[in-house]
Amino acid sequence: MGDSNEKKGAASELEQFDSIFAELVDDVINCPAVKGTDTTAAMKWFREVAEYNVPFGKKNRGISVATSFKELKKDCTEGELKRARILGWCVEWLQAFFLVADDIMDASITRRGQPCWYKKDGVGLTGINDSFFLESAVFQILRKHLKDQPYYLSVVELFHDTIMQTVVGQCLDMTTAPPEGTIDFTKFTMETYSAIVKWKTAFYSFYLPVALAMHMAGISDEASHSAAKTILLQMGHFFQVQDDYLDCYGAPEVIGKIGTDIQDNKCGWLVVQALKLATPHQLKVLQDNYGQHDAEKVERVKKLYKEMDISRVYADYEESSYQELMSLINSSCGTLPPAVFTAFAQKIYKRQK
Ligand code: DMA
Ligand code: MG
Ligand code: MG
Ligand code: MG
Repeated sequence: MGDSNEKKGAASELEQFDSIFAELVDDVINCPAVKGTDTTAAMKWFREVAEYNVPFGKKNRGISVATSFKELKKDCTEGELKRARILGWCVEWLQAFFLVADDIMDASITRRGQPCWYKKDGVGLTGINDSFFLESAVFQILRKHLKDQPYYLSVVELFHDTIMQTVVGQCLDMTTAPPEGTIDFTKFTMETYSAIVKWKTAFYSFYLPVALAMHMAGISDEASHSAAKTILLQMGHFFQVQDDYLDCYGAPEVIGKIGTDIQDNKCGWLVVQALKLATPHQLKVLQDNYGQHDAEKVERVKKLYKEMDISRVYADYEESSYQELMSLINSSCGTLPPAVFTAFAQKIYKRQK
């Protein structure tokens, strides 16, 4: 298949995917659990929460449910495809839930090219409750649309496990970053880093979408899920390394967000690499400047990364990890079609946002 055909195919999947969002918002706003005239003000608020926070991402995760399902079940029906897209949207609502809370925790400024939700006038810490709303919405959508499907329970349990896993990851991420002004690089190792990103990113961003498609296609055995997980967790690790790279080197107008990892004292990929390579003098520069909300100090850290050519280290890693990922797909996909994984990898490799 030619490139233009693939692009056309991808675009139309995105259009189909986008076309059902409004219906899902209506379902959540009208869900039976909170029906009544005395909830009108809250439901009006939540419609805005959903419309502001859910639909403006790249939607790679959501779309991957449908594209993976089509790979797993070549002769699928329109009804099945719609259900796959609904599950894809559930991943996007889940992601919105994590991001609204993540931006509060990381003191971020912008997200997807607009102010972070909590930064908007009249929102502030109400954003915490709004993130809980987005989480609850996932289960209302699942019940409304998938209650009678044989995979309903597996899918609900998978969402519950994924939330637990991501919450654990966010805890590792937050507790590894010492409070502002404290310097403690002793835990900033590759081992710590791998644990943080596996739990906070890889499960929900990579294993979840494919696992949902597998359950829909009737593939629920432990061996297949474990094979998929091995590949997808490695892909997720690679993706978060890119996210950390873009936090420092991405253009805000392209990535839609302003980086905060240096000032937030995060155990990110760049600082872990810098610590591995640093001379005693460079270590001192990091100790004096990392983890502080001070633009000059942030610039000093970026200058140090430049002196140390950390972006070269990244480019080498990106290349070698892609090769490793491709060989892992070949060796570990078992009875699953490799295209499920290679298609997902194509979407993220060398991404600019
Ligand atoms: C994101 O990590 C993880 C979750 C669960 C949202 P991050 O803070 O690096 O993400 P971002 O760079 O998008 O704020
Ligand atoms: Mg963040
Ligand atoms: Mg974060
Ligand atoms: Mg980040």
